[in-house]
Amino acid sequence: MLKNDIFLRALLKQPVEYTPVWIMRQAGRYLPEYRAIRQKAGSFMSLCKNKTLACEVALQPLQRFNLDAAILFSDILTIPDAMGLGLHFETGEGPIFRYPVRDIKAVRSLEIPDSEDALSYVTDAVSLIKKTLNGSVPLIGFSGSPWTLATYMVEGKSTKEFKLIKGLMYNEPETVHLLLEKLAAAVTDYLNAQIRHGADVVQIFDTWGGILTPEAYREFSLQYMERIIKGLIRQREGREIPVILFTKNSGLWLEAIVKAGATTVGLDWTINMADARRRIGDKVSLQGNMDPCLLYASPTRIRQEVKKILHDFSDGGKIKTGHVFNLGHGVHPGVNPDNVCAMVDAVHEFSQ
Ligand code: 1CP
Repeated sequence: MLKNDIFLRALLKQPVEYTPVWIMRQAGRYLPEYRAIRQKAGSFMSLCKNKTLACEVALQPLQRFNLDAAILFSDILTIPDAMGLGLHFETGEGPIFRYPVRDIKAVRSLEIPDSEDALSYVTDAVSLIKKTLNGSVPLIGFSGSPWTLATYMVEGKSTKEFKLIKGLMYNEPETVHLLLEKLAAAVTDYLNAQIRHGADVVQIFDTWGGILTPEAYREFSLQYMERIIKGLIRQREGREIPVILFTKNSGLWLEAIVKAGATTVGLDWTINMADARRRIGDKVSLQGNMDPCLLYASPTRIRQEVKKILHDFSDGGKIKTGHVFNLGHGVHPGVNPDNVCAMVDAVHEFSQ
């Protein structure tokens, strides 16, 4: 039994006493206690692969803030790593793949990993976090979208231009489709394994779907997320497993996104919450969407913005279910944790 299931109720549009809140990237570099464990682990991947440390880090933000959900501590790039691309993280540079995938031959030779085997360090972390939470709040499992994973696998690292992946998409769409098909199968298996091991909700991070044209977004990103959602376990022990779909920069395409079948649509800060609610709020619940840079402002300014977003989702000031408060993207490493605390407390205070 969950002691606090308000997050699940809001996702499912059941009655709530207040608006629940969690934060994308809530465990991470902005927390000094995270940086200490990260240093102890040596590298980011050894932290992810050590279930005791991964569990400790996942619980850190819950010890500091009054959050309504925990998220698995891992990364979206675990799947390409399990496919043999040789992932490592250079300090201050982000992810690097030793063996990027850039032609049909490389794509054909990729094997879909068995999550219970090659990714058992992730499912072990899920089990341990779930057990340690002891029913206090729900646990979110997650994966990257096939398109977002493909951008890293083809580019071999983070990019601002997307030169290689977009070049390949326009020149050899069949190569990219084969890659996306394999990734969709891998992600479905991976999320189902997380659900079997205790994840109460899953979120698909489509961080880079919003760099596509509207047509390419449907063909190369949304279509595969829809396929994944159809293949997910949606019930466990008599409880529904909600699915959150977050595409950054997708405000123009909300009506199309709804058709993928997710329970909840995650919004970034480039769309107004009242507009989003009016457009799709009768079909799905919404998550978001404070600009992460507001956490660089004062607690007074942060409280003002929280109030505005809550008001935008409400019925003329009366709080409604169907909204989970979050940032519009992950919390930045340079943010002061006290400001995060001000945001979380303001959400609870203003939505009672
Ligand atoms: O050195 C370090 O400590 C590494 C920093 C770090 C952390 C804390 C990375 C490297 N990943 C993570 C954890 C992580 N990543 C989580 C769990 C933590 C939590 O949410 O509490 C999650 C959900 C992710 C998801 C993730 N990783 C995304 C999708 C969400 C998003 O922010 O857009 C993406 C794109 C990644 C790739 C990645 N991993 C790490 C970095 C620095 C990056 C981004 C690189 C880039 O900007 O292209």
